[in-house]
Amino acid sequence: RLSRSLSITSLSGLPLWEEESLPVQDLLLFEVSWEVTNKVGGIYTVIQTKAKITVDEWGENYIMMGPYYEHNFKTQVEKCEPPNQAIKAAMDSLINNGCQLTDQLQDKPSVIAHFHEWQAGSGLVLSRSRKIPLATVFTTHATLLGRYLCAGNADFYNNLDKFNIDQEAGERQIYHRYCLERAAVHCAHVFTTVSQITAVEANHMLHRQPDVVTPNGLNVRKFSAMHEFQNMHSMNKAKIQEFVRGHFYGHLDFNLEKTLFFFIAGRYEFSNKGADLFLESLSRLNYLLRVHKSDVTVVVFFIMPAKTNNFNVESLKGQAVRKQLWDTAQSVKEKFGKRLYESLLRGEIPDMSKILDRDDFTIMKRAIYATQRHSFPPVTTHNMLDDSTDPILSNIRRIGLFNGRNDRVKIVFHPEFLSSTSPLLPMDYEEFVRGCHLGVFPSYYEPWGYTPGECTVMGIPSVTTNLSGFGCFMEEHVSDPSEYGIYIVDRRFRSADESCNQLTQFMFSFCQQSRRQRIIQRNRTERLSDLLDWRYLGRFYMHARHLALSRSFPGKFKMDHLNLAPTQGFRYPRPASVPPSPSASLHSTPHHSDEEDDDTYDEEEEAERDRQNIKAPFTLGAEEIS
Ligand code: G6P
Ligand code: 1S3
Repeated sequence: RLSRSLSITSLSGLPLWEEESLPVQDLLLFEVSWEVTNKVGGIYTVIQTKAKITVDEWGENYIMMGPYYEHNFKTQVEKCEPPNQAIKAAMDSLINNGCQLTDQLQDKPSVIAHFHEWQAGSGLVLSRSRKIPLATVFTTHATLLGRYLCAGNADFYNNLDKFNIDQEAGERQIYHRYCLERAAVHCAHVFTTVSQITAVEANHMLHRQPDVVTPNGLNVRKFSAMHEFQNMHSMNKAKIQEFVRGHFYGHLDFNLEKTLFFFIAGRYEFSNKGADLFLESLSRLNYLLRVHKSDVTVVVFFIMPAKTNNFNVESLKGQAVRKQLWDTAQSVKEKFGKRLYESLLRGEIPDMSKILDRDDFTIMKRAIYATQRHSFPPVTTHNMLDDSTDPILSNIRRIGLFNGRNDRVKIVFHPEFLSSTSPLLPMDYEEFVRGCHLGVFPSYYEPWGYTPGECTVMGIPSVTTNLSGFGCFMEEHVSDPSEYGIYIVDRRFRSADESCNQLTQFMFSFCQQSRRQRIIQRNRTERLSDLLDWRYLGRFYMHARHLALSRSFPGKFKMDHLNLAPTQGFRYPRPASVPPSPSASLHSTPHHSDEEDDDTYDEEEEAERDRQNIKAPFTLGAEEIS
């Protein structure tokens, strides 16, 4: 393999480095994490999605290490022979001697070892204390203490410099883990975290300023036809509509064509992930839609895994009733068609009122009778083990959103991750997101937050906050995020009540958009996906590795030119057709048109104009990395 030349354009103020050669054939890169092939949360996504660009750069010299779980091993990887002698020797040594370290690495390729989170931190601390010649990188995706303090309702961001961190860790009984995290952070040649906001947090909670911020990317899938992702929205929305037909049987007095699907998804950390703020805002949205006599209905899905005892009977019954109605309709349709056909063959137009007989009517009446119910459609799809204390259910009881007929906001709490084999909602997560209209993630504690990013690359608008790494990244790099369908709730400088009103307002204006406006907005959202592609964001990881090499093997690797003046941060311009001020608003912008069909707007043209605007900052890095 030839060494490669990189000329990198900075996205967010990182220094440029040019024509830097990294002789990857003389190096080995190890990446160590508890979430390698082991899905616990977002770190799994980082490692899994980043693998492609890392392999493109490092080939067989890139090795990941994670815990051995037989099921994961069988389903996610393929067994192979060690790719080279150094690794074979290391593996033999591990196998023969437990985890004892030998001088395997003397005079062998230089090694970069990248550790993620405190679970993998012991490897870093030991390798440094045993003076093993490695270039080490430590990435934290959240600080232990930050997560605990926020979940405990501390006024975290206003008191960052005031916490007695040792004492707080002790009181929360995480002192041992916190010490391990802190030791790894301080032993690493290079310390990184996933966002600017977590960098500030780490400085206070771990007493080291991260050297590099490594934002999380995704593998962006581009379709050859621009509208392909719109078609996918339509197809998957139809599947969600089908579920809703079953779940709300007997209460389907709302128009599914005027029904919007919102959702929140992720680890069930009630206040950290902003489910508290979301529920309160939904209650206000319900009120607004009712007083404005809106004909829009919003069905909101909460996809957060909790302890359950399987699906509940009422939810399963709903899908069975729907299926039965479908079967009835099919059999009556068949009979009707046959009789119509016979009659046409005879050269007669049949008397429509007589084409169905008494039996047909009886079957249909029975089917309709089965749709009668004397209770509201359930707010949860499963039997919850902690029903009375569950925070989502407790808050639903408090705000009274019970899926009543008059409610314009309906709730479906699905306390399990989605699966395409579910008897209830047979869709995987990606299909589900594509079929929804808006993802709502009003997190209080969110070092990065993959969920809104995933929405973006699928062209689905989302709500995030200025306390999440993703929200801050978008605020920094997009001139007018809301025009692109990224709504950022201010949870930093406003009171909880004000943030709640802002979120309500975002959702209420979203409900007032016409279909045409939603389509235009989805096109714009999807256009931002380049920003989140590992092909661009992977460079921050490269930078961290280069820096670690230059610090641990200064004689061999130099990065003197890092002291160059910082480059300008990149900003994605406003969409080409959005006027600079609201007073100059045109009929064609999503926020100002109320027609379903708007012939004055040309999406392709707008997309092309945006592409022209962003050409310069993007092509340079992309072409040379790939
Ligand atoms: C996509 C499809 C359109 C469909 C629309 C529905 O854009 O290509 O054919 O009309 O989705 O959008 P909506 O926001 O109402 O779900
Ligand atoms: C963490 O996972 P979480 O959902 O517990 O790491 C993710 C990957 O870096 C990050 O996106 C998320 O914000 C963190 O919180």
